[in-house]
Amino acid sequence: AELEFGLRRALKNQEFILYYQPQYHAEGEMTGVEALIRWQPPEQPLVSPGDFIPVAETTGLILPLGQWILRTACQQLVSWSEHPDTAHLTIAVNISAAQMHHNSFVDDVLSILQETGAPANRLELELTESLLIDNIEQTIEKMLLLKAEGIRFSLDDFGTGFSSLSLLISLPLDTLKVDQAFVRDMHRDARDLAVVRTIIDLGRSLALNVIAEGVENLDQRDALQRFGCRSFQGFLYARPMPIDAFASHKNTIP
Ligand code: G
Ligand code: G
Ligand code: MN
Ligand code: NA
Repeated sequence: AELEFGLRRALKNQEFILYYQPQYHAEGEMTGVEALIRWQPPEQPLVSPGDFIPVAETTGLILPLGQWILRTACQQLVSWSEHPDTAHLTIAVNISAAQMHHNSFVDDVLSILQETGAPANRLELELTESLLIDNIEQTIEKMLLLKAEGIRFSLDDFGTGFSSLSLLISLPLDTLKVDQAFVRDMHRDARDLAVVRTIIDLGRSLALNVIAEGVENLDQRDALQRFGCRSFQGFLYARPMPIDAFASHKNTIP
């Protein structure tokens, strides 16, 4: 309850910040970022989303918070589109189940796009497998409405849920994100390595982009690349960072 009060105040007082973690293509260029929210309470350390997103979800605060996240990301896209160096960058935004399943989700996204003037084709929405368990038909309908505007969809943390392959092929997805736990353990456990290869092959067979998350070292990146993965995100490249750090972030490719 104390956390709920803090979150309400935080929304009112604009205590949230978006961090951005770059994503890279195999050829080395930055293609976009994932937006990752942080909470900066006055005079206190940053709070990570794992500690407050669950509370925001159970209290319904995820709805206004989710709108703030989308609006902020869209404003950033507009600002990037004004400079040739950044005009191509995409932003991926994590979407909670409670947000996606809300009646007004499609209308909310469309009004934020209209209000900000953001290019829809550079906005990507990240869904998780667990979000897709309920109301699948409705969810697909919403995805199709948003895709008609140019928005792209990725399946986050792929491989950690229990969704079936028949569900996977029924979804209008653009990208599969290989969960970072598999990448972390791929050189420690042959089973994780097998899962990583299988996800990359599956994505390629289904003509989806595949991005590996949590890439921390060159051994992982080189193996992923050998398996056919073309996009990477992780500490090897860059940590999530606030926008001013992003602006001065040198495009140094490992
Ligand atoms: O950035 P970090 O590793 O601390 O994120 C922890 C978790 O919080 C991740 O599962 C991530 O998907 C989730 N998360 C981060 N930012 C957002 C956000 O803007 N919205 C939602 N719904 N989840 C987020
Ligand atoms: O659930 P989701 O995939 O959205 O979570 C993304 C989270 O993973 C981010 O909060 C980010 O801080 C974290 N992350 C990103 N890259 C790495 C990495 O290379 N190693 C580890 N351990 N965590 C990472
Ligand atoms: Mn994510
Ligand atoms: Na993920």
